[in-house]
Amino acid sequence: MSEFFPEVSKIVYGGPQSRNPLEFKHYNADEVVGGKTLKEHLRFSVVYWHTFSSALSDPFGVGTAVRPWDDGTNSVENAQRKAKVAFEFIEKLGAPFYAFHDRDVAPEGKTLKESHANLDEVVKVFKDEQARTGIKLLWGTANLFSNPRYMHGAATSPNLDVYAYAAAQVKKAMEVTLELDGAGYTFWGGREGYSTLLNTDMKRELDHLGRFLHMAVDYKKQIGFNGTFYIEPKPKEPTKHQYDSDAAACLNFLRTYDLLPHFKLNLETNHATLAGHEMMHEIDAAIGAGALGSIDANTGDPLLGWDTDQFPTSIYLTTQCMLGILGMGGFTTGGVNFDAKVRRESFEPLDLFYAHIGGMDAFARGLKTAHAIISDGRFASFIKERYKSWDSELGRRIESGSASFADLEAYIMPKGEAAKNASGRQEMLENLFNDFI
Ligand code: XLS
Ligand code: NI
Ligand code: NI
Repeated sequence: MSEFFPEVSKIVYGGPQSRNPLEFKHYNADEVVGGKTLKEHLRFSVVYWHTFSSALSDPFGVGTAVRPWDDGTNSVENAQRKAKVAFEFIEKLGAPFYAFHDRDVAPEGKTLKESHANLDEVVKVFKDEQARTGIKLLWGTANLFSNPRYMHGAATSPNLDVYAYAAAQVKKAMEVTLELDGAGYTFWGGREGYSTLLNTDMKRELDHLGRFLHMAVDYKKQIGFNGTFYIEPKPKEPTKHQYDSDAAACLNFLRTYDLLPHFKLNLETNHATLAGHEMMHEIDAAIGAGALGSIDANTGDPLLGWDTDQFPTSIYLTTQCMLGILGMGGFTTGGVNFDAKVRRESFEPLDLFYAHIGGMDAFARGLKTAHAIISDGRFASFIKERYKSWDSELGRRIESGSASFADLEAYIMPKGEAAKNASGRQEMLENLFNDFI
C-alpha cells in the first residue's frame, strides 16, 4: 500500500508525560471508563470536506494547502487517490469513523447522471478501504449549497426544478450511505433560509422543506436504510437567517411537520455559539426532547463572529459536552465528528495530524472529567436539593397536571409569604467544576 504520510506511523498513546507531539497524551483507545472503552464512548469521526477537500482558502485569498497527492485535476482518478489518502490518514490516527458530502468525494459531472457515476467510482474505493481497515461511515450527506443552481436554496428553492434536483441528489446520497453501511445521514440546510423577506414566501418554503424531509423518510423505509436521520442546526452563514437556526427552532419545525419521530439533532459547537447559545444549552435542549443524536465537534474563536470551525482544545468545553452525552447514556449511532479545519497558516499535511490528535486528547480529558463529576455526585445532589420543594405532595400534583390556581392560592394564602429562597451558589459551583479539571 502506498504511503502518503511517510513521516507518520500509527499514532499511539504515549501518556501525559510524552513529549512526542505525534502521540496521544490522554486518548488511550482501550482504556475503560465507566464500563466502556474510550473508543466506544467517543466514536471519533474525521470529516472528508475540511480534512481532505479543503484548499484552506478564505474570502481574502486562495487556498494555501500543500497536498502532494492532489494532481489538481477534477478527475475521478484524483478523487480515488484522495480516498486512499483519507483512509491512510484515518487508519494512522486510529479514528473509527468518517463522514462525507457527495461532492467532497467525487467530482460533479456535466449531468446529474455523470455525477452519480463519478460518485459510484469513488464509493467502490471506500468499500474496499472500509473492508481493509474496519473504518466505518458515521454519516453521509449531500452538498446542496456549493453549486450555483442552489443560490436560492435547495429544498426551499422558489424553483421547482432545483427542488427536484436536490431530491435526486439526496436520493443518491442515501443510497450510497446505505451501500457503505452508514450509521446515519445528516441534513444540514446549506442555503435553506433567506437573505431578504422582500422576495421570500417563508411559510411556503418551510412547507416545501417539510415535504422534502417526509419524502426522505419514505425513501429511507423503501430502501431499508436503518441509520439515524439528523438535522444540524445553524443560525446564519451563508444566509442571513437559516430556517434550522438552533436546536429549539429545529425541534419546533420537526414537531410542526410531524417529523420528530424520524429525526435527531446533530449539534455543532460553533453553530451553537453563532446562535448566541453555549453548546451545553443546545445539548440540554436536544436531550430534553429525547433528540440528541450526534455532535460536530469544533469551536469558534470568541473574537471572530463567524463559523471558524476550529479544532476543539478547551477542556471546559469538552467536559460540558461529555457531561451531556454521558448523562443521556452515551451515543447510540452518533459520535464526536470533527467538523473542524486547520488554519490557513497550517498548510502542511502534518498539521492535519496535530489538529486531530489535539481534539481527541481534549475529548478524552473531557470524558474522564465528566465521568469523575458524575461519579462524585455533588452537582447532581446540589440540583436535587435546589428543587426539593417540588418533591412535596403539592409539587407532584402540579407536575402531573392535577393542581389548579385555586389549589395554589389555598396553599400559599395561609402562609402569608413564600418560604425563604436559598443561594444559587454559582461561584461555589464554578470552583467545584474547576476542582475536577
Ligand atoms: C456547515 C456544516 C456542514 C455540515 C454538513 O457549516 O457544519 O459542514 O456538518 O453538511
Ligand atoms: Ni457541521
Ligand atoms: Ni461550522
